Amino acid sequence: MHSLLPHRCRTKELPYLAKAIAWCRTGIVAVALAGSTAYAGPAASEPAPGSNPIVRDKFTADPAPLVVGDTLYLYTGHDEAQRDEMFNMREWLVYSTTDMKTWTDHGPIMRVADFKWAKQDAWASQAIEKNGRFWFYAAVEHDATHPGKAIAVAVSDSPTGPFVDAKGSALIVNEMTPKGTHSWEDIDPTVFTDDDGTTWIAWGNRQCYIARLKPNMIEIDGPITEITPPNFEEGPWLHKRGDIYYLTYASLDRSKHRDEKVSYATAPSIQGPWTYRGELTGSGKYSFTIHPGIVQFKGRWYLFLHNAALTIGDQNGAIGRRAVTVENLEYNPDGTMKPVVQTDAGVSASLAR
Ligand code: FUB
Repeated sequence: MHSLLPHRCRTKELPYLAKAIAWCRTGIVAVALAGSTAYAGPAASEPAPGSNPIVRDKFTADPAPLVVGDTLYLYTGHDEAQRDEMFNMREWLVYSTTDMKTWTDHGPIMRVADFKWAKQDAWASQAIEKNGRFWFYAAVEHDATHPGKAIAVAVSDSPTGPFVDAKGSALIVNEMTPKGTHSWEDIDPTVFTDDDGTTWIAWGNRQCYIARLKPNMIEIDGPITEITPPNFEEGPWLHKRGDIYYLTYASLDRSKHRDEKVSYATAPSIQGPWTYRGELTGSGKYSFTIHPGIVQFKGRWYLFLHNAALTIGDQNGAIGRRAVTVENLEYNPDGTMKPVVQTDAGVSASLAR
């Protein structure tokens, strides 16, 4: 089944099953009717397991996958923009799967208000496991004591939270990147632990930066280095496969395109030098933004993205009403990534094989 039960619907009792299902179906949800003799398989209109978008009862954005044991956790922002509002993002959500077909909604793991020094904007995030704890890095708008955006860090003993502010202040503020041209350049953290155990953080909008984290995970260690690749817009994602390091990001060639695509660079070391490898995807359907998140899970590689093609009730997709998707990611023998075409079928076809 393609099932994604909203958090509030996940109850073992469900005494009024039919009513609950009707209520849970805000546009999507195929529910496994365990024990029901009436159920004869998915209706023709129901999407196949693994189809896009993954979440259909909420607008979600900025996907960040994390594998823990046999489970893939997916952290997202929650898009709640109304009418023509650009963004309205107040909390982060987490979903999990063990098979890439059935997703469990764990509800919000944190709200931007949980960072007392932050004003608004639960923007892009990524969680990472280190020394048995889960560290959550996220972009937010700082209060008036620092201009523009900042990067927060929170911690939990579980991938599904609750997460708490780990520092009581921002990890990265605007003044730490003085070369930047605008107040929202310090967004979209990506975190990566290298083979020597050092964890690195990269982030940025228009400018892309990288720095080491101290073992305590809540302080920058040493210099901040600019590594901006061609057409870099935002949403960097660091990963490694074999001996190759990848920096994948939302790119925008403003002279040619209106909407972001995904591009990437590779390097022989986390410290570069980075070589531009071109575009990995086109734009997300109806979406100005796109946001890559890459992970290997149970032997396959996946590229998470978002588009704005989901409609919920009378609300169409929009810049601030996006939907997270996932596609298979494949590599060429030389380590370059094969271009990814965004589909409605998502990973459903390959999972069926
Ligand atoms: O979701 C808010 C912002 O839009 C993110 O931080 C960017 O990556 C873009 O997706």
